[in-house]
Amino acid sequence: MQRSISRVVFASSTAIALAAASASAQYINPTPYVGFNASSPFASLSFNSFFLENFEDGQFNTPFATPSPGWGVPGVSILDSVDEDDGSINGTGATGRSYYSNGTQNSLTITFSTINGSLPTHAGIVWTDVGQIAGAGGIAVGPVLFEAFGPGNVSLGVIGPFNLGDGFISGETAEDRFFGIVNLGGISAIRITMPTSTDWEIDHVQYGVIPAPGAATALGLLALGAASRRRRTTAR
Ligand SMILES: [Ca+2]
Ligand SMILES: [Ca+2]
Ligand SMILES: [Ca+2]
Ligand SMILES: [Ca+2]
Repeated sequence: MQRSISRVVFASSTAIALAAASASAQYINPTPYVGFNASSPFASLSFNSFFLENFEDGQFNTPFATPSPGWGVPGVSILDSVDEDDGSINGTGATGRSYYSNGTQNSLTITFSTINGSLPTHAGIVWTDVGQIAGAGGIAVGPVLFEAFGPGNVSLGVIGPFNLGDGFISGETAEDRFFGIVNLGGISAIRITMPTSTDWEIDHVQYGVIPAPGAATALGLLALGAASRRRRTTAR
């Protein structure tokens, strides 16, 4: 009896913590993406700090973000970048660069540290390709899940699975999809997962801070249009 009571108390306090952490969280379901200004729902917002990693310099090296181990930027033969990174939005990303699961990873977790004292309030990532799918011998189409975490690494929930991919593995870009999260309480990490593949790519990791009171408006992802200036750092 005592044990069951304490279990109930534990469950309800966990539920309260989850509700508090996710009260302001808003996921952005996958949307087509060909370039930052053309496609990112964050492009029109006014951030205090903002970073975009496009992998064109061959490294994941924007500050305040640490990827989980095992991923890398391929040399030349396995590339599926966001369309704009080769200098032209033309339906191919085959001569840009991307971040690859290396045949070993079915998820990528990016952990954020504080930027001038605040965790990011906005974070996004672009899924760009999948090759081999485990099991049925399928290729180039598979399920993708996205999860974000608030302060203390409390999950803000999972969206998906979304069945992504165009059936091709040659840098085509019509299949590319942005996933995002807005959480005014802060984002400690994001995770993208393909449960049935270790042969897939992402690009355009993007994150930044909009402090209150601007953040309250930004939650709707609209408004804020021409307002103040935006500082953006791009690693190239
Ligand atoms: Ca292109
Ligand atoms: Ca790229
Ligand atoms: Ca692609
Ligand atoms: Ca593809």
